[in-house]
Amino acid sequence: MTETPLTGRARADRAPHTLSEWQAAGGYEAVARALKLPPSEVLDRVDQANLNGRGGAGFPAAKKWKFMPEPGKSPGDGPSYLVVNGDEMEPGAFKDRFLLEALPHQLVEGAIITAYATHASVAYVLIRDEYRTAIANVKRAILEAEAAGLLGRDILGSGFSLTMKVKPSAGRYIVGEETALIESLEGKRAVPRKRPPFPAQSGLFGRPTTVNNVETISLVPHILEHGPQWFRALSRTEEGGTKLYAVSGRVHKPGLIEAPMGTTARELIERSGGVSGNGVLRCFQPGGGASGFLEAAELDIPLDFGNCAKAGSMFGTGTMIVLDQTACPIGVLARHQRFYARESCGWCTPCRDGLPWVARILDALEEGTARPGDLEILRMTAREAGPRGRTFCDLMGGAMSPLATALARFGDLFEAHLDGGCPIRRGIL
Ligand code: L3W
Repeated sequence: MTETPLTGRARADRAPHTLSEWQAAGGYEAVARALKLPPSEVLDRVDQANLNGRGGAGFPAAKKWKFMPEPGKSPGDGPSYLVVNGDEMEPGAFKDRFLLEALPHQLVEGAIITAYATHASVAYVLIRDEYRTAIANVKRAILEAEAAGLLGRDILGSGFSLTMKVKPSAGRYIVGEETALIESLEGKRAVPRKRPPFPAQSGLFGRPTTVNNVETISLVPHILEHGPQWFRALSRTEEGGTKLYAVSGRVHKPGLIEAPMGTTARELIERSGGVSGNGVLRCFQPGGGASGFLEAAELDIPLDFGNCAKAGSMFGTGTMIVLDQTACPIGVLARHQRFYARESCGWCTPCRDGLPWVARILDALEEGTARPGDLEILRMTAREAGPRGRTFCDLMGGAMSPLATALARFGDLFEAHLDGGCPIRRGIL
């Protein structure tokens, strides 16, 4: 059995399959199988598979699906919705782009099965606007599936109907936050909503809505095809399946690697050709720009959501950023905080005003114009604005996690920046 179910069928040049090619390789068999089962049985299989959401939070997919009401059991009229979140914009993340571009039929299959299990009759795929090839490829796959009776009314004679549409995103990082995404799909400015109510209770147009990441949805057909036990056994930890890791930064061969959940950073870096620059690891962020810094002592942690949280970081999107000894974590942090400051929707004061402040201080540290009291401002901001619940969404909290870990782990380096700017850039350290 393949160890790369998610990407195993992909072509080297990323060209998507036509429907007939996909079906010849066993595509849509999982859909046929799922539609013969009651929706509750499909949900149970995903539950038994221990599939955690791959968009950043690692929330158990089946647990989220169980919040969706049965048909006729939600107040008011209208459909339930599925939204596939392809608004990939986290610094360091480029995994969903590959799945959308190279394997669009896999995504359509996953969306059909997920919509069936969650009683949704309309599915939107929201894709980052710059991902033009991805948008075109998913649109084409939907048209092909419609023409073959795999989407639309009474799919494969099962009585289940699903309409599927692609929406290009409004082009901001915050659109990927699930409630801002819903606002955006409703044609409004992408500002996060307060939760509860969660989307499953009141989502798109006030109707029950499931929002899942592209990678999560793309894994679903494999659970139905091979069974939950097989899926769990792919992983080295309790969290089921494989993960599409990405490795970028100071490695010789940056790129995507599908490997068991629980693969270590050491293995991923080795498979990426090893540390580049001066060849000596300084630190890494295991889950993209919003994840806390880890160091060489943590290279052998089996990477999954639980283990990264235990280590004081976050698995996030599973997209690792590697820094060697000649790369300054404060410089990396400064660039990322500028990104988060720019991408704040401006709704919550700590995020709107705090992030530009943090970014300015980090820039000043790099340039050598920071004052000693600035470090205390950074510490205070990370402490006060980092915990969940201080803002409507987790943009601020996510941005504070790498700041807090950098302050804790690289305190001497921060102090050294007070004396004339970045000592690594000046060749002193
Ligand atoms: C119903 C309840 N539903 C929770 C649902 C909730 C959501 C999911 C997880 O943040 C993270 C963030 C970013 N009834 C429920 C319920 N749910 N309780 O479960 O919720 P939550 O709050 O744990 O997470 P979230 O709001 O989805 C996402 C981090 O991901 N992140 C993401 C960036 C990714 C990109 C990208 O480019 N792909 O931007 C960064 O690492 O910081 O911590 O669906 O509704 N009682």
